Amino acid sequence: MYFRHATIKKLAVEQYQTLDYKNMKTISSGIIVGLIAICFASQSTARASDNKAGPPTIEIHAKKFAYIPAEVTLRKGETYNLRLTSDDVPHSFRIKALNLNSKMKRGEFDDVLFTPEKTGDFKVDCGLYCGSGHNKMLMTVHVVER
Ligand SMILES: [Cu+2]
Repeated sequence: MYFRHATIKKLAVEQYQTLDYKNMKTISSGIIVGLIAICFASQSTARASDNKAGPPTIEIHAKKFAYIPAEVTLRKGETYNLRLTSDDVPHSFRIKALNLNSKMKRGEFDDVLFTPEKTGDFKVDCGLYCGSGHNKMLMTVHVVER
């Protein structure tokens, strides 16, 4: 028992000693690389489904001139990861009532964390002119009580 305790103590001291300024850069870049790796890992496993390690991911596509899906239902106070992308030209995901406007770009998946704080039906439209049917691009986000 005593030996074990001493070993742990020694390890703790060694870890502390590695935290000098020279090593800080290495350590923090290691953490960043780790975080990036986690992001990629969750992207491949969480697409369009609940991810136990983070908020549920909802993938939303924009294309001339619609959103897919055209409707989603979210629970008030819960955090969601909206994964936004475009299938053709640049569009945006805009909820004027909530002061939200996020670009949707072809070939890119942008994750936007979203926590609705009010119940109701919120209109999503495109905040980036994309052609003749631009004004017809509509989606509805229903926010319900938990
Ligand atoms: Cu548009």
